[in-house]
Amino acid sequence: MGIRYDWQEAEIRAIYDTPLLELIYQAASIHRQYHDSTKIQVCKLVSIKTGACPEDCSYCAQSSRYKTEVKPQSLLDKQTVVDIAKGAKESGVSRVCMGAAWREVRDNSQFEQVLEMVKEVTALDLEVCCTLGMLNSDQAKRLEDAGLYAYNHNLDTSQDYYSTIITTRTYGDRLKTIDNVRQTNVTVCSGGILGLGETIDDRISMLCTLSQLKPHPESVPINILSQVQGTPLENQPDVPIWEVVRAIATARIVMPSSDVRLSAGRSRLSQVEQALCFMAGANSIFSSDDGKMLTVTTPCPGYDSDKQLLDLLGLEMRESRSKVKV
Ligand code: SAM
Ligand code: DTB
Ligand code: SF4
Repeated sequence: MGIRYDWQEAEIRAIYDTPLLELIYQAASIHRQYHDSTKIQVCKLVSIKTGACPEDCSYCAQSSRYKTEVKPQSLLDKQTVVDIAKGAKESGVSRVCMGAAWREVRDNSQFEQVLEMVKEVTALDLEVCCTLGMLNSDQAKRLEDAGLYAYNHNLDTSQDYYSTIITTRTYGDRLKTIDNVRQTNVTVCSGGILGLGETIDDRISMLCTLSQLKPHPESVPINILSQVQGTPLENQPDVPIWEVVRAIATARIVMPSSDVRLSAGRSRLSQVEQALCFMAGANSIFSSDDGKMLTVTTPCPGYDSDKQLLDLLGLEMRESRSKVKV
């Protein structure tokens, strides 16, 4: 079976509801047709601008509307970011994702500085991803010209559930930015979060929307909600691991050539649980030397413990696919 762009919700729901071991087997088989299953890509997040975000995403530690532990920080300077990226590369990281707590990119000197960061980190032969909020088509083009490899912009949940989680922008706004990126050579990274209080049908609907994008996002992060104190979702129950595995396997089956990233929330999973996620088709993780994803509220496993885990499972770190222009 080739890659399809006409998945329907009922078909995706049937996949998600397949008896668990059969579902994992099917996902693992498809994974092996499209990817080297001995490889995992290790990514590093860098929060280049932290907190004080005007958006009201109910899960997020960086929204100015909620009182969280996060201390706002203005844009980091380029050398700091380059040094973090160099250190990450030495630890086997092949993708660096620079995140800014902005509603949208503005055409100002801060954007110029980000473009310079993209150029310098790309020159290290790393896949560089940015997640800066909404972009217009001209800004997407400028990121492309700077050599950007990927742009992250998550759908987060279903269209129906979106307004329960975020009121300051619409699903349509999200899809528009993704389309602006798609008009360039920059690859698309878009996925969502499990555990926002959504139904299984919401998860299916989100996966269906992603799977109908043509081409599929090259990268699909599956985040597990990290409950952040002070946010409206602080008391959400943990998502059962079985739901995580089902969501990963379903994403793998409907978007077989995409990288499926086991993103936020991994630090609360045991090694065995993570191994199940890899079996189900996850082929990337975020790892760090500072214990955090973007902010202190969201823990991230360390390089050393992740190396140990990959060694234990006989997995290797995948190299960068970026092609540095000489
Ligand atoms: N401001 C930009 C935006 O919203 O696109 C980029 C940064 S934002 C932190 C990137 C993604 O991280 C969100 O879309 C969401 O999927 C994920 N995320 C943020 N906080 C999270 C949390 N507490 N738990 C799990 N995922 C989270
Ligand atoms: C994505 O889907 N997950 C990463 C990355 N894209 C930017 C972020 C995970 C959550 C970080 C939230 C925090 O650290 O506060
Ligand atoms: Fe701002 Fe992004 Fe957090 Fe939403 S997810 S509050 S846009 S940093």
